[in-house]
Amino acid sequence: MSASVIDKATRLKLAIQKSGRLTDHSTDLLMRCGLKFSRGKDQLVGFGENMPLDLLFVRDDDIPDLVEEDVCDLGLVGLNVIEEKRLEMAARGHATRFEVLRSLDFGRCRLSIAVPDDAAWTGPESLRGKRVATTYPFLLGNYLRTHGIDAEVVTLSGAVEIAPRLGRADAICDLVSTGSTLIANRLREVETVLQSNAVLVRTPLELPADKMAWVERLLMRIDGVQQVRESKYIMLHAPRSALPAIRKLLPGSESPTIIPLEGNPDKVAVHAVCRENVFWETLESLKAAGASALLVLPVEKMLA
Ligand code: PRT
Ligand code: ZN
Repeated sequence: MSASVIDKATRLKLAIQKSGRLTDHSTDLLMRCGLKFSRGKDQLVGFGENMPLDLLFVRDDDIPDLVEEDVCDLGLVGLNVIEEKRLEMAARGHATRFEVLRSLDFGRCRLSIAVPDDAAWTGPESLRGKRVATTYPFLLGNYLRTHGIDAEVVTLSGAVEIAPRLGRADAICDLVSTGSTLIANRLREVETVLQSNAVLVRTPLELPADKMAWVERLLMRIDGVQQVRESKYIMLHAPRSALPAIRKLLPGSESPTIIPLEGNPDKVAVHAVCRENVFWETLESLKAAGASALLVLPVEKMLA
């Protein structure tokens, strides 16, 4: 094994999903943060070539334990997995101590209750005395307790959506993103138990100063990457008199740069970073307000 993996004192270790919905987004985020890495022969480790940071590719369910037990300093995983682990540990009388450092803009989904299309639903009380299938027994148990509902939690390891058709459950509690799996299985989403997305978590243990400095740098870069994803740089010409109306129309921009135009005292150039996507409708409104020569450019990097 390479020295970089063993060198636990100075190199950060970050656990990410080996193969699944979060894998490409996770590696893409890290590469946008400037990380170059090479995969080891076993494909389990990614060696950071330009940062003291190595990746461990594992099943997402293993990430909370790896971070909690300080095998890895950081982990990138769904909030659903983290919250389920937190409740599971609490049920065993242990408090989890990992800290969520950042909420990330991918892996969005919700843990929801769904019932067969033709089943009646008047609220959580409709679950009273019913069997609810899930792979998230602790989050579901917590939801039922919060609503004072006595229902049977049927814990499955997968294929939750077919449980009602097989007669194994009356309702399900599962992750939903587009909702098409529910529709295909003639189920109806009725309640959200948890909104989720990927999060970056860290070990509860104090990190040495040089490692912590790299965590801080990584966080700053992640913030930069997340900020620019939707950001656009917009340039336009406008009559001075139209400036108040135009500033109102620029989505999510703070203070635009106003530049006088040579030989045209009544007109200015406006440059602004818009922290929201700029849609055609916005451009049309800007034009109607008097703007011309409109140009919208993607933003590559940003550091506040
Ligand atoms: O092998 P490993 O254990 O690592 O992976 P896994 O199979 O447990 O997880 P994976 O890759 O399916 O999901 C990883 C994480 O992605 C989850 O923990 C969530 O945080 C997030 N995520 C986002 C989702 C979904 N969206 C999602 N739609 N995870 C699962 N689904 C499944 C859901 O369970 C259901 O079967 O997709 C189906 C519903 O999708 P829609 O689009 O039809 O609603
Ligand atoms: Zn998993």
